[in-house]
Amino acid sequence: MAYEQILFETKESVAWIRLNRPEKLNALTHQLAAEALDAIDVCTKEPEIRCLVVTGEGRGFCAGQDLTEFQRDGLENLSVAEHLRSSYNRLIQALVDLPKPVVAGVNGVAAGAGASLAAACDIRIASETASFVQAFVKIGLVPDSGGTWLLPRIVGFATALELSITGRKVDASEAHRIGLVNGVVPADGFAEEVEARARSLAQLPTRAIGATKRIMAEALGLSLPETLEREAVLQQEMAGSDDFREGVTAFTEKREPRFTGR
Ligand code: T3D
Repeated sequence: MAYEQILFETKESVAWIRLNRPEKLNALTHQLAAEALDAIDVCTKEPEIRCLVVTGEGRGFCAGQDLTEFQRDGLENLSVAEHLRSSYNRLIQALVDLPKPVVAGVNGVAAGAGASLAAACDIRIASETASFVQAFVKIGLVPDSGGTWLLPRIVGFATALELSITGRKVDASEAHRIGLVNGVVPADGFAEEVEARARSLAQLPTRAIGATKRIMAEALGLSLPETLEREAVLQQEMAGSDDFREGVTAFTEKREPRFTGR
């Protein structure tokens, strides 16, 4: 697929999806979501890719749904549900399901579905210039693109509800304090820092990371006995991996492991 609204490249086992509509703070369109989905599919299938970074070009991360598309399509006849089902819902699910670590490099404002997009990533690293706005309420909508599921799991129910019903903007330092981001990095050198962190994630046992993502998401809806059984099944799978053998061998040989993601 030819990409027009994202940039997609792979460098040293790390794939980068750069949302590329900087003049609109990378507001989402149907096309952008389709391109990002296609790129995520490449990340799923390509074994050499062992980490994905999602970030934005220009001064924004992602300003949510492009509101001029709403205007263009006529506010009276919008099929919002169908659009979500065929587009952003699939994008969010694909990020959550990707069996590899996903880093959001939140370089600027993340608003509406753009904030949900960041929330769907496994690790969020914010530039000190980043901010988060649950912008939905400001235009009379409910949070979507997984926002009502993801945000309370990240910051807790009370904070998620407060941010969602007020639409209050959260700056990078508050985002860090409430656990919405894992770290804040100076704007100067932000891309380099994100790259360094992504590269080290790409050196880890990728299969175990994919399985950890899966079981931790599942466990939120399971009982303890069900979870213990799932852990036993997944652990058996991991025990058959090259990375498990390498991890144990490296430990006994008192050296750093060289994981391959297999
Ligand atoms: O079917 C469905 O898809 C339903 C799904 C809905 C999901 C949603 O995401 S709903 C929420 C949609 N997003 C918003 O409501 C956010 C709207 N934007 C803003 O509130 C502000 O732009 C920001 C808080 C994000 C940033 O403010 P600021 O002051 O830093 O920048 P700005 O000047 O407002 O924006 C810069 C440009 O980007 C500007 O264009 P211009 O005037 O220079 O030509 C602005 O219009 C444009 N822009 C920003 N956000 C959007 C946008 N253009 C289209 N859609 C946007 N969402």
